[in-house]
Amino acid sequence: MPVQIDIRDGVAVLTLNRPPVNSFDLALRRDLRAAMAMVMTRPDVEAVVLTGGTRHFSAGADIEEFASGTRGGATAVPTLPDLIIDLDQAAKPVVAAIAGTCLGGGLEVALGCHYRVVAANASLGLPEVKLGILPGAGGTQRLPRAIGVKAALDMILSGMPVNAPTAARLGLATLSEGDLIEDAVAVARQAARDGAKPRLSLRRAELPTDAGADWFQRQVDGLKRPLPAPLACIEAVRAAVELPFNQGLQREFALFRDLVVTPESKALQYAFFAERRAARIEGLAPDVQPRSVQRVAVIGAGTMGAGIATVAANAGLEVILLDRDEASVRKGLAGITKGYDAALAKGRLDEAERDRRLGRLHTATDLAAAAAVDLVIEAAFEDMGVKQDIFRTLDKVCGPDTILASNTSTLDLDAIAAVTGRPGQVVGLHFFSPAPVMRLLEVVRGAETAPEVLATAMALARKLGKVGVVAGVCNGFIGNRMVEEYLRQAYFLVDEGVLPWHVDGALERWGMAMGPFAMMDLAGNDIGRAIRAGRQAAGDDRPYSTFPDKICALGRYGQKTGKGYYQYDPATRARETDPEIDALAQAHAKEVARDLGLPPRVIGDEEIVARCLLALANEGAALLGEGIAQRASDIDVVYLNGYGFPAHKGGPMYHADSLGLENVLRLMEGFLDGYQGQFWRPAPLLWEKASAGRRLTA
Ligand code: TC6
Repeated sequence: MPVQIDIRDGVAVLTLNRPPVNSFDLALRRDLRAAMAMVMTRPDVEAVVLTGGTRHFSAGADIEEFASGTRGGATAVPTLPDLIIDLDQAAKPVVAAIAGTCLGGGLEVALGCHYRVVAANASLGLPEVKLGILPGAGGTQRLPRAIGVKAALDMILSGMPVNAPTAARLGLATLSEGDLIEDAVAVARQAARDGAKPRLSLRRAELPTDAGADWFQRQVDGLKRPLPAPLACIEAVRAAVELPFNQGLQREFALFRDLVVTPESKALQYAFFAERRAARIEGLAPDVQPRSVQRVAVIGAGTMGAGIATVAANAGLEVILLDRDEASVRKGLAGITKGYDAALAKGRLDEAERDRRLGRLHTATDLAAAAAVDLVIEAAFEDMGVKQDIFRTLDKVCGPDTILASNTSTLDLDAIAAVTGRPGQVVGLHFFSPAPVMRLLEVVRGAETAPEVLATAMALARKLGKVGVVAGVCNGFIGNRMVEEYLRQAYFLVDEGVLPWHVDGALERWGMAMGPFAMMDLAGNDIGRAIRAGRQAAGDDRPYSTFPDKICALGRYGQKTGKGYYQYDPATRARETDPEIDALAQAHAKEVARDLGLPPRVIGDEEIVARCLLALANEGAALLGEGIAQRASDIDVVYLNGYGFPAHKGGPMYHADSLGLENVLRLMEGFLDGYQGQFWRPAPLLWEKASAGRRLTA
């Protein structure tokens, strides 16, 4: 049964039971309504406790159901708002006993109850804005009444959950000191004795008098991006202050219904499920189980190695950080300690936790120290010879079950695996920099990687708090192989006379977190040059602009040298355009025009965006056709989590689908006759899907 009923001495304990996360679909809504009606009429029940077990009170409305509109979507009766009104109006006191996640509609249900008691592991939030919608089941009306308008809007606009102590401090719930259900039953009994049923719907939502008449307008002005969902969230909370409760509810639900169908919301809902789909490994037999990973060794104590070691220690793993000499490992460890101390100073970590994490970190200078670990992550210099030497040694010193992983970003994993006697135990773990911050982890499946090893690597990604995406072996895997084509177009645009800051500006206005030139300044222009040199050495002789090499020749490697395509304030790292770069770009474009006889032409934002983004989608379709990516949505997950692609646009493949593949082909055909047009031949899969009237992400 979706709702279990247990009567305990006058108190009915209703337990939501819809695995895995108690999301509210129509069946659960109906069942809870029926259960409530039943316990309200039973004379032996004086109060109700509503709970969801130990891990998930509820993850909210069933996203699949309301996104697809199946079974009437969010409007099928009883709607979630109807159900919550039942709770609010119940004749007997209702207490929410909350353990684990209590999100979205789950928190709205809890807000409809008369009391909320939380376990220490509770996490309460309204993340709807991240799905491009608003809390449409009373959340924007009840939360401001529960914790104040400012704190409520903060939670609603950030979508970030609060933990149990914070919920208690905000006045959202009472913290359970012992057994959650026993505590909630005690609160319910007391409320029944007192005849108390405090209803948030009867409270007023008021702004503090010092907020100022234009407070809501200032919230609108302060938005990073005026997307429909945050704008509607502000409007709904304003309704909570300005309208009677029932009218506010109606306004909120009307806004919710408008938002659910916006392109932004569709893209965000797609991204939510894309991320979960990425965790599934195609063709894996159901009986393949990941191995347990408790101890890891990280080879290389540079920025990347130290970052990976931090991530592993944060996740509770025992870590051995290895490098060739004492000075290197000491430097690596000092960097990690400094990072923890900074987190401590910002209040993100307490001293005990910092010490626990540091206690998990050990150092060594001999690879033999990795003998007994479950998994080794090699993050040494990006050179085939160096990596092969390390893998040869690891193969000798490590136990037969140790998994050997490489963090290579471009090298052939199969050639690394081939020097070992255990190619089945070799896998790629491509972290993105800075490793503790970036969510993406490309899990590279070599030709021989055993299914169990791949499953272990994906499980490890989850344990490390990363989004793992399976990729096949090729130069650059998914993300960097595609970004090469994106950058190629960005540089070609400079060849044609567009200034770097204009290219960046066009893409940033469109929604990218950072334009390609700013991105390369962050990654290091010398790194880009080394990657290009590596490709050329491997026989890639396709045309490339000479502009980035000219910039490198000036030692302008980017942020780390204070100058690249921009100049950077040494204190704040704020970027500024640099007249020297404009002059260099103009001179470069003149040279290209003269050498190739290019006619002058003006290139606007629309063409900049189309060329850069379609280059991504076309290369994405190529590697999908080659089987490097498992599915188009995995490619989108890579771009959303590793390259600053705006989530409300869904990712490069979803974006191409949104344009319509026929339109994409038409645009590409237009570019075929232009400068370096040979790059606009559509990938076979793109052609196939467009011709069949299908989508890449279907
Ligand atoms: C809302 O409430 C609006 C209300 C207004 C109405 C008028 N629906 O993430 P996991 C699935 S909007 C449907 O791997 P975790 C998920 O797809 C909602 N399905 O687990 C996956 O399925 P799979 C506001 C859902 O432990 C499985 O559950 N709420 C939902 O790492 C396990 O998920 C949110 O935005 C759902 N609501 O994390 C919360 N939630 O196994 C969204 C999950 O077939 N959910 N599934 O792939 C989350 O943030 C996380 O899932 C979690 C659990 C923290 C609850």
